[in-house]
Amino acid sequence: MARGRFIAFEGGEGSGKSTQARLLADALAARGFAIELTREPGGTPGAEAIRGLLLDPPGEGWGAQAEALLFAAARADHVARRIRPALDAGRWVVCDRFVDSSRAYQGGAGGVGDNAVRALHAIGSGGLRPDLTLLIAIDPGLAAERLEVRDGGAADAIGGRGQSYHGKVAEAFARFAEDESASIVTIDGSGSPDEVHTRVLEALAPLIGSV
Ligand code: T5A
Repeated sequence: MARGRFIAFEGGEGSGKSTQARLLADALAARGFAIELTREPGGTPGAEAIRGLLLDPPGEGWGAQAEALLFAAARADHVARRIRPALDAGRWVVCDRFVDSSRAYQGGAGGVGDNAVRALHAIGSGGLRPDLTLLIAIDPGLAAERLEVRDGGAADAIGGRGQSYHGKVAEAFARFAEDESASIVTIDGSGSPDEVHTRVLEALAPLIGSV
């Protein structure tokens, strides 16, 4: 059986990743592909439990290294128990965030460093990379407006960090897309969900055939 394909969505909070992941999963299912739609942190019972610890941490919260290790642990479980089995069974995996989030947030903005995050990923998840990563890029003001409408100003422990932290996250994502352009494609996230979805399908055309 042919191995499935692995597609990841990346970007800042409110850029529209979850919306686009759902639209893509539906579009691929309509074309007859078997789909596994999942997210990080999370995707398995263990990783969802770690998600709770990360986004609503006990006590004074996690230091940068502990946070990076927890993301790597959640991902290791997700990869071993859900992503690899799905790919081996010929299913296409559509994942809302993956290791490039750890590289941008913990590695870049958190100061842990790209090499350290990659090393954790090598240990935890065998260095698995998506076949294609779609980086949804939007103006931070537009993302903030969307989140205000949805969440009314409430944010989790990581989303609520300051502008300087999120600016470094955005810079790191942009650098990865520039340096790794064969596997990370930037998608303009402005416009309606359907307009963005059309751009996503265009970017995926080499993998799925005509759009
Ligand atoms: N994190 C995660 C790390 O630090 N390291 C890691 O390794 C990983 C995996 C996850 C947090 O963890 C951090 C990053 C995050 O801070 P989360 O709650 O899963 O927390 O946060 P996000 O992944 O950022 O999810 P969000 O829901 O906040 O953002 P999305 O998924 O980008 O946006 P989405 O699709 O939910 O849309 C937001 C709102 O905008 C609307 C939607 O309906 C929704 O209300 N919308 C649009 N409105 C108009 N036009 C469009 N085109 C729209 N698209 C969506």
